[in-house]
Amino acid sequence: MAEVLSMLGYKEGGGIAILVLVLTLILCRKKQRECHPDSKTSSDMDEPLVVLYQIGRGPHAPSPSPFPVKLETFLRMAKIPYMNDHSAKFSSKGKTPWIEYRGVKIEDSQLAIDYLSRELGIDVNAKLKPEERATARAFQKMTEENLYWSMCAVTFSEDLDPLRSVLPYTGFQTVAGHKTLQRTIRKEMWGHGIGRHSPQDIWTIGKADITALSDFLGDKEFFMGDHPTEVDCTVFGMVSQMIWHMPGSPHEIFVKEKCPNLVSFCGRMKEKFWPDWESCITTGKTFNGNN
Ligand SMILES: N[C@@H](CCC(=O)N[C@@H](CS)C(=O)NCC(=O)O)C(=O)O
Repeated sequence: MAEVLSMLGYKEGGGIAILVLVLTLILCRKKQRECHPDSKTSSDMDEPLVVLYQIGRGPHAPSPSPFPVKLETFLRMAKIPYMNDHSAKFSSKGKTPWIEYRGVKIEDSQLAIDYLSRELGIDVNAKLKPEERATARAFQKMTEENLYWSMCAVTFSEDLDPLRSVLPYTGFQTVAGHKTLQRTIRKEMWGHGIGRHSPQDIWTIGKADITALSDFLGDKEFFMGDHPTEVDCTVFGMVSQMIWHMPGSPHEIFVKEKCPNLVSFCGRMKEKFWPDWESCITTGKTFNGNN
């Protein structure tokens, strides 16, 4: 081994350094998996856990991405035992988050919610009448398929510094990594159609969606009344990014200045479903995806 190492140009002690490096990588990888406290441990589980694949934690909210917050909040709302895999493996569709349950991969936050609800006989919308379900679905789709892209237009604009300040993983913390992501998202925005508008027009669209959310929520505790339902996971996932992870953006300023009910709503969701919020966010100092 020493000969091989010296042939490869390693100095004395290089073997030990490599061993330490390999062990450190293995340990870091293990740390990227975490069990939700309410979940059973693998030793006492009779039911397999849902494994939620997502990127690492964010510095101010549990993810710097809206869809993982949506899906993880749903798992908590539905009391489904799960564990996180923060190794940032993207799905075969090239997206994140996704889940694996009993060996089946479900690659989309909404498909995952629908699949688990069917498989486990859970319906967090059980109290809703068909007309209310329809309204909730319309708000979910507006939030994910329209408002989200107005956020991407800001996050992936020329100035990538705000994005850099919230993205985990040292691997992503490279100019090349950010630029690649920026190019991909911009292509998607063009395909969606929103990317063909001016920044001002995109913000007009985003502002109209935020206003609709705020107006519909009104004084209610949750979107569909006194009880949280699926649409709350979606809206919380998206608006939490505006509040905590889009520093200086028009979205953040507008929500904080003009939509106090959305800010309080996020506070309620955080309190109800994320009592461990503080331990689920990175400190901002150890920003390497292992938090
Ligand atoms: N419809 C998908 C959307 C997921 C999504 O767009 N995720 C973003 C991160 S927030 C992503 O993976 N983007 C990479 C890409 O679009 O190439 C879902 O609900 O899971």
